[in-house]
This record gives sequence, structure tokens and C-alpha cells, in this order.
Amino acid sequence: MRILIVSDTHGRHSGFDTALRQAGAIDMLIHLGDTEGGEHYMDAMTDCPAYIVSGNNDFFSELPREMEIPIGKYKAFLTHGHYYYVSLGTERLLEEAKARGADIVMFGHTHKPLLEQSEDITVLNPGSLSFPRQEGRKGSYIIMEIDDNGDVSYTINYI
Ligand SMILES: [Mn+2]
Repeated sequence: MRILIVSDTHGRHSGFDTALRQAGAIDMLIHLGDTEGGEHYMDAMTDCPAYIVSGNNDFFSELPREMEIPIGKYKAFLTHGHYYYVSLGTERLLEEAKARGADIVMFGHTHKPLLEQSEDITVLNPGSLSFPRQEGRKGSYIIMEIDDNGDVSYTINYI
């Protein structure tokens, strides 16, 4: 199972199109907020299940603010992250994710890719495909793969 994880496209889709092309066949799309209306486009461009949460710039959106979804044997908690002050660090976010019993917590908002795996939880942020803020400022996304044994691996990729 191959999952494309993106965030913070802010209504621009050239970066998303590139990521989709680079990713190849995917079984699931996850978007962690600030689509600014782009969820319809992304839904139309993919023929797999899409899990999309709203961000702080999705003012009139009907998207859910947060989601808990099963991915293989894992429980993933999806949130844009701004409720947990993620610009200052992931402590509050991790607290919430652990309270929810999540194995993986995915967020956006910072526009900087992040992947931290510890024994009890994985925290990740795919960065932004439209307005990257990390050094070098390349649009980024994460590919999550679950192998035949059910084990998971992640890669941060750049467009
Ligand atoms: Mn944003």
C-alpha cells in the first residue's frame, strides 16, 4: 500500500500535479489542510480514497478539522496542527496524539517537512507543495509505504 501525503497547497496545484506524477500509482491520498478549495481538484485527479482535513485558511470549508483513520494496522491522527501550536514545537501535538492512542500523527501548517520516528509514535509533516519555508524552499511531500508484512516506511520527497 502506497500513500501520498501532502499539505498546504493553498489553491495552487502545479506542485501537486508534479508530486502526483512523481508518486506514480497510489492507494490513498492524505492532505493535511489549507487546500483553499483545492480538495475538489485533488479528488478529481486521483481515483483512490482521499482524506483531507481543513486548515486555518480554509474558512468556508466543510472539510473535517481532524480525523482518526486506520492505515493498515496503524491508527493515524490527521490534523492541520494549528490548534497545538506546532510552529513552536510538536510537544502539545504529541500529547494529544498519545491521548488518542495514535501510532502516527500527521500535520501541516509549518510548511516545513518533518519526520520523527520513536518507539511509540511517528510524527510527520509533508511540508508544503506550494509555499515551502524550509531551507532551500523546495516543495515537498511524503510517501508512506506499507509492505506485505504490514510494516511501514516513509520518504520525504521534493518536487
Ligand atoms: Mn498553510
